[in-house]
Amino acid sequence: MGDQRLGRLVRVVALACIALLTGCEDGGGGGGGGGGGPDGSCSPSADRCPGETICISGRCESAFGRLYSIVDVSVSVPTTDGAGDAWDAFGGAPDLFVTVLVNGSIVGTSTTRSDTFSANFSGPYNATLIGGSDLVVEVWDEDVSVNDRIFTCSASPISADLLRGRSLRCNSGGFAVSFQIDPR
Ligand SMILES: [Ca+2]
Ligand SMILES: [Ca+2]
Repeated sequence: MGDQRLGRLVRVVALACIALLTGCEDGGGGGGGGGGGPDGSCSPSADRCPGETICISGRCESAFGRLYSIVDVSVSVPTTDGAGDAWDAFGGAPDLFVTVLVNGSIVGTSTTRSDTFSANFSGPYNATLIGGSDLVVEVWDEDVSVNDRIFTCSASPISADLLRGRSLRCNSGGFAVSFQIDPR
């Protein structure tokens, strides 16, 4: 089951090639039928709901056509950009903020944390997800003139399996972003 989980790579779009991994255990192999509990109940922390469903209040409910909250967006970036240059003039650290997009439209933008290589944005950033929705979190460096997009973490499309994991993570070459995503 561990191998299965490691193999659960999802197609990802990124400036600097980012791998998106689920942080979740799935039921493995799709057995289990209902929620997996002895009385048909389910657990959000070990969500084995089948198909396009997710465990909400002890029941497997439709995962799509539903509002989700993205919280605890944790970001870290290398000390230099892809070209080996400082993010800001005179060796300055970047001024980080994130945007959340669904199907290319911004649904949330964080405040900016100045002069730092890592930051946490508590959110919540709310997004209604339907089947086939593309969910993207972009990490930006706010600049005086034109902001620089540092990297992109993308689930294209977001799957019920990813949503059941409640957390997503992109990680590559010193760039990292992770966040929780919970059904409302
Ligand atoms: Ca900059
Ligand atoms: Ca700066």
